[in-house]
Amino acid sequence: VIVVLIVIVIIAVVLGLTLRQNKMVLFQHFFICCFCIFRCTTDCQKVWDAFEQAYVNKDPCKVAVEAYDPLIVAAPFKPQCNRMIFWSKTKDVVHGFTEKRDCFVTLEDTLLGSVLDGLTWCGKEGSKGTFTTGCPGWSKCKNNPVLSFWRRISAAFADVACGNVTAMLSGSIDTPFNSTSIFASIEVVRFQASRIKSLNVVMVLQSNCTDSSLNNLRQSLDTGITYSCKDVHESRIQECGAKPEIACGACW
Ligand code: C8R
Repeated sequence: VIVVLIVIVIIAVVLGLTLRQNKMVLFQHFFICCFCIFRCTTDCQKVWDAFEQAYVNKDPCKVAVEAYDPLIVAAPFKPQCNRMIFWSKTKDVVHGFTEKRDCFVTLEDTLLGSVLDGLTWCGKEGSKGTFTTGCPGWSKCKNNPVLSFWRRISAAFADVACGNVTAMLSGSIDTPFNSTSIFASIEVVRFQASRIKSLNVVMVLQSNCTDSSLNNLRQSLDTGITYSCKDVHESRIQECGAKPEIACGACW
């Protein structure tokens, strides 16, 4: 029994060290596999190469938003009119709902968003590697590979928004429409009246459609896009998530 235990411990240690060394390779394989499963027709290696060139061999505090331009070309976003939902500080509520009902599409339901949601990555000057630990935190620098990625793909997602667009905002924070958020500073400013009919705000967590920050949202909108805001109680969102017989348009 002791010998078997020792062998198991040795195997575990060796395996652990190998996995650690190969973490970057695993990251690449995970990424490529996810892409292939998500969309069989995508040339996954091409997408990976476009992704990697954004941050590999670079100072992880000097990755510009534009570094991901080739990635957007390699994996472009498709417009999904009347179904696109944006959010700010309400990620869990939005996804709690979209996981249950097929009414709306978030950025995390797209190819790039789904594969990279929740992950951290960076490169290093003088290295060909992708690192998943030791990457700079957001407080250290703004031009880091992860934040630049979200900023770039949020812009690309907003660029293709069309029809009636929904945004879920939080009424429980001081400024539901915060000018420093990605939603305010990157997405809303790209909404074009030629493509978008209306922006319908769904205010959750607390009623707050009367908050003054929403005046800034109305003012930021391209002329021609109509605006509406509805305070929606969490119980209604849960009810709608649980009852497929309620039509998407009747949820709120
Ligand atoms: N969007 C932005 N950031 C996203 C994201 C996403 O879809 N998905 C993740 N995981 N993140 P916030 P915000 C990460 O402050 O700034 C799009 C990023 O690390 O609550 O207004 C989406 O389309 C990012 O820094 O909201 C949505 O409409 C934080 O979460 C807005 O932008 C941002 O979370 C949300 O961005």
